[in-house]
Amino acid sequence: MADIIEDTSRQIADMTIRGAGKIARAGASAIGEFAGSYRGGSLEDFLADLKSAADRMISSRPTAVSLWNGVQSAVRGADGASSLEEARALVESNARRFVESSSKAVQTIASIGAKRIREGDTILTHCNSSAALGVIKEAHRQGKSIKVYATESRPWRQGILTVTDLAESGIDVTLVIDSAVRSVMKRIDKVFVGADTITSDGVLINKIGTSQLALAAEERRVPFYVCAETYKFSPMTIFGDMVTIEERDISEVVKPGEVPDQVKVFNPVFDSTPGKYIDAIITEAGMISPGSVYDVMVRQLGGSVFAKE
Ligand code: RI2
Repeated sequence: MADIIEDTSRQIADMTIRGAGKIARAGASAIGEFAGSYRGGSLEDFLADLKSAADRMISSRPTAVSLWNGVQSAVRGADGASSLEEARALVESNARRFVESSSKAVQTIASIGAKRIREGDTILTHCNSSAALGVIKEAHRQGKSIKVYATESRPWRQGILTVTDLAESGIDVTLVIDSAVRSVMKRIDKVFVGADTITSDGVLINKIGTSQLALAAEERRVPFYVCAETYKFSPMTIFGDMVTIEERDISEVVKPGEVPDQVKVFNPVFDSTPGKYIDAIITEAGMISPGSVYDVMVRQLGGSVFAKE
């Protein structure tokens, strides 16, 4: 397997590259680079190697469908090319287009989402979502005076990245441990989180603990917004496929020898939040209700969504 594919998949798997949007862009770019530097013989060889590269990339993290969508966008149409050169050029330009459009989507979400934030709002966010942080930072950039509470997000503590980013942007930010969520909800006006995957019926799959934010928000009638580019919508869920919830190594939770050997440690890194707890999903195509995900998906993908093998 080409170095670019091996290196990028490893960095995605070990979370050197993380965040659903970033892994999608990294995966698509790696496939584009692979195509650009391909020095094989025939078109058939290229298509077979491209398929292996795409499979390897997609398998590096199982939950975020953004990675699948990014890689699929990069390889789309290659099998219809009439020469090796045409196929390589197509994959390279597909990858470039995906990276550009996905970055643009994050900016569009920021400007749409910022409209939901009012002067004086206190916001709660979870983990480290560039889409959610884009919204919060855009509201601040527009001059709205806001406060943010950010969860630590054990075990990886992505909350440290979040509070650092917000503090460096000049935003009043407070770090809380994950179990403080229900307790701080009385201070919160709105919740903004990101997404790893959204199913066709509007279920959010996001960092473990998201569903407890949603429950606590529901209890206090605090609006709960999900910031998600539409490539986080999962076409497979239309057909009833379940989203695989990634479980990571126990070393992320306990140090060696910290607990007796017979203790089992369960480390799921995502959870699901039913659409009934979500007030709106902010996408680059506009703000939609969880119940509209299917329609948006079908509109965007057209007939191709039903071409699943
Ligand atoms: P953006 C992250 O997953 C978090 O769950 C975050 O909410 C989500 O990706 C979306 O992030 P991880 O890679 O695409 O930290 O909004 O496991 O940046």
